[in-house]
Amino acid sequence: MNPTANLQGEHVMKSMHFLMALGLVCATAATGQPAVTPPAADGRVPLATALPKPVIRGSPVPITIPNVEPVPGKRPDFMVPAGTVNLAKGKKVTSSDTDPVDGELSLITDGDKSGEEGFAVELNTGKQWVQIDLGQPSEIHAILVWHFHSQKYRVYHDVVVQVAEDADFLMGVKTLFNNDTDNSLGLGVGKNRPYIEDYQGKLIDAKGVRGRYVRLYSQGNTSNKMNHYIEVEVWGKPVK
Ligand SMILES: [Ca+2]
Ligand SMILES: [Ca+2]
Repeated sequence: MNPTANLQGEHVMKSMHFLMALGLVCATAATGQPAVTPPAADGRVPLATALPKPVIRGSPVPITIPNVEPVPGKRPDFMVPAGTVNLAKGKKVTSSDTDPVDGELSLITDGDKSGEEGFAVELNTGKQWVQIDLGQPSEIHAILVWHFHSQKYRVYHDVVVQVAEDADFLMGVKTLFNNDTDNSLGLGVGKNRPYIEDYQGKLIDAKGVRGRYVRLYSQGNTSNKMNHYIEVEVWGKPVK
C-alpha cells in the first residue's frame, strides 16, 4: 500500500471526526440541550419510567397539614445502574386488607398509572399496607409510588416504605421512607416530609438495598380516610 495515500486517508478520517464533533457541539449550542442524555461517567443511566397523563378533576382542595413538601415541578433525572428494570411489574401483591373496598390488588403492579377512574385499588380505613413479592432477592435502586393523582391537592398520611428478606418482615428489614412523624403506625418516628400526590409519582431513593419483599403503609389521606394505590414500581436488578 502507498504510505502517502494511507497517511492522507488518516488525515481525512481525522478531519471527519473533527467535523462530526464540531457538528455535535453546534447542535448542542443551538438547542441548549444535547439530543440525548449520555450515560454518566460511572455507567449510570436515567431511570426511564413511562409517566401517565396529568388528570385533575374538581376544585383544588387546600392542604392544611404542616411541613408538606412544595408542589413538585418536573422531576430531574434519577440515575440508576444500566440494566435496572421495574422488578414489580406483574408481580403478586398482598395486603393487610384482603378484601379491597374497590378494585383489585393486581392493579398495583399491572403497569397502568392512569389517573382516570377505575385504575386505583381502594383499601379500607386506618393503617393499611400492601406488599409486593419480587420473587427473588434483589438489589433495589428506586421505588416509585402513585397513590392517587387526579386531585389537586391530596396528601396520604403516614407513608412508610420498607424492604425485607421475608414475607413477614422479620429479617433484614430496612426502612427507605417514613413520614409518620408522631409514630402513630408504631414503626418508628419518621423524618421524611409529607408530599402532594402527583402524576409523576413519588420517587424514593433505595440506594441499592437488598431484599425480596417491599411493603408500603399509609393511614388515610387529606380528603378521606381510605387508602389508595394506582401503581408501585420497584426499580432494581435480581441478585445473582
Ligand atoms: Ca396500575
Ligand atoms: Ca402519624
